[in-house]
Amino acid sequence: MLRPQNSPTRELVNLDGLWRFALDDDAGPEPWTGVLRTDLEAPVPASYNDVFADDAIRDHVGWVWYQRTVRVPRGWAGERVRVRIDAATHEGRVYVDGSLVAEHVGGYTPFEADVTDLVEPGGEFRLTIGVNNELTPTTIPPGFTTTTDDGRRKQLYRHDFYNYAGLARSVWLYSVPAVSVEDVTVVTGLDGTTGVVEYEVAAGAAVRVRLLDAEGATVAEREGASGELRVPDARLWRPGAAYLYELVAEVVEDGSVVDSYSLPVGIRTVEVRGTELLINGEPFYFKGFGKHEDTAVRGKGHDPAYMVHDFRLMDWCGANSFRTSHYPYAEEVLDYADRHGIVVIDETAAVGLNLAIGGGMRTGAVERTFGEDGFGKATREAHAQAIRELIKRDKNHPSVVMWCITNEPASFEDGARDYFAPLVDLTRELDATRPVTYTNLVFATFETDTIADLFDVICLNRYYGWYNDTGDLASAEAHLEAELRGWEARFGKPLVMTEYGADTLAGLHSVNAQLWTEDFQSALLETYHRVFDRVPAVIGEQVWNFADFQTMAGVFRVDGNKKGVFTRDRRPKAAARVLRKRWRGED
Ligand code: BDP
Repeated sequence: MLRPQNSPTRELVNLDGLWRFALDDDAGPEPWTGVLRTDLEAPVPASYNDVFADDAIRDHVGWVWYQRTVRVPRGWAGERVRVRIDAATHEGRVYVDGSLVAEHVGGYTPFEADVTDLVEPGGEFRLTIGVNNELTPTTIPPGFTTTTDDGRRKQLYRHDFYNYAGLARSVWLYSVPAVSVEDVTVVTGLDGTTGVVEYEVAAGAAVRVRLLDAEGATVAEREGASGELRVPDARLWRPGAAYLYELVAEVVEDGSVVDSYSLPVGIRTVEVRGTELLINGEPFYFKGFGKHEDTAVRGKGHDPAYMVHDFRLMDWCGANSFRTSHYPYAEEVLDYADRHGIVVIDETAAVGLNLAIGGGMRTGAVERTFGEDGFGKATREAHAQAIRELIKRDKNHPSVVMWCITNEPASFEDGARDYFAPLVDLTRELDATRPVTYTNLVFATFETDTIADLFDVICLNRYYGWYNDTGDLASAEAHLEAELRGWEARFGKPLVMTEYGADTLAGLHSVNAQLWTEDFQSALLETYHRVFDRVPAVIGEQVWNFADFQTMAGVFRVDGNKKGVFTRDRRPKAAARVLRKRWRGED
């Protein structure tokens, strides 16, 4: 799905700012039919939960309403007009004046509506967006709702991050010509030193494409909706040294260009061979973090200042990669990664498909996760849709080197293989060029896991020294090594440690590395690093987590998860310097 953009034939209006806002109960029936009567104004983009200092809003379950007035630029006569919502978490309904124009389920991927017939160039319309935060057994991520004795509805879920909701990313109004570029797909390859860009453009008329280098010089061009562009002596997109070409796709009618769309293109290859992952034929070692979109007040609201700061802090540590745990991130984040050569493991929001885990706490209880009593066909269809939408949105990003289709499912249980095999097939059908992975939870060992062989790379989340062998790093070291060697021997596939870490209270120290101290977090990371360096199949380490983040309330969480190497306001704990030393060789 193409991101809206300004181009010689397209215009884009950003609709961010303060919108009228009300909870469903306060909004009156059919709130889209008139002006929303409310004193509340909600910032967009931002999750609404922490903005208002009101428990009724923070803990609300169900619909909320956002509304604003929008003016259509008067020069848009004859153009198609679309509204695009970058994310409505988890379900969105969009109304233009009294008419429903779009509905979408899935909180972290965009959707849009063509509103041409309902609006007038130069005129105004009322844009109302309903957003529902409810998670059910058939949403991705799943969750469920209970009712308290006094009649309040409560949201429960098995993932360890707060269920922030609302319009956390931008909303846009944009114009496209009547005949336009509807989609572009590029796949890049290498033939010796020649870069090969296979492209496919979906458009209603004749297409021509040009590939420009970073200076704007045309290096290849061609006519036709699909084909191959060849770039002799291509400059490659490399981790840490991004180079981007620009593909300009033009739709031509009666000899004139009626639409033009540009896409950054990084020429690079990704391939798994034996226990290695190769980028441009060279083994790549992941150094970085599992992250969250999470900051104070904004919740999951996209914020360019935090985004740039986070990237700079990752760079300060020497990180070359991160995982979009546990959902697709704002597209601005991937664009930045494309421009700066940061490698991304791109994950769906399929987290919590595991009835043996309570939020933030391991119960280990064996329940039946998959099948009609747990997560069955309907969940799998929602999961398939989440994969389709992720790939549709992110397929052209050179930074994305791997799809992660789920986090910590109950892959040791009966039913897991039947559930996942079709989803792995679907992912490969949609994109034959990128490896597919999942992150494995410790309950599914190399002996009991039933799905690892379906994937190209095995990602492991491990908490030896924390949840297991608590505080005992000598045992943790031995158990971790034995386990990694077991995975290596049984599967012979690359292993990435996508989570390892310890909850750490910034400022707490002790000479003997007690739990929760900065000293313990540093010692735990160093323990893991020694092991990684001894096991050849390990091709990466991503610490859990980049920064402290908010979770649902629980006895295992003190104002959220404290496994950050940085605090929630991005101050380094001692472990940040351990990483900087290891990854950058600098103090
Ligand atoms: C893993 C989850 C992650 C949690 C982490 C933890 O993938 O979301 O935050 O454990 O417990 O199981 O800190």
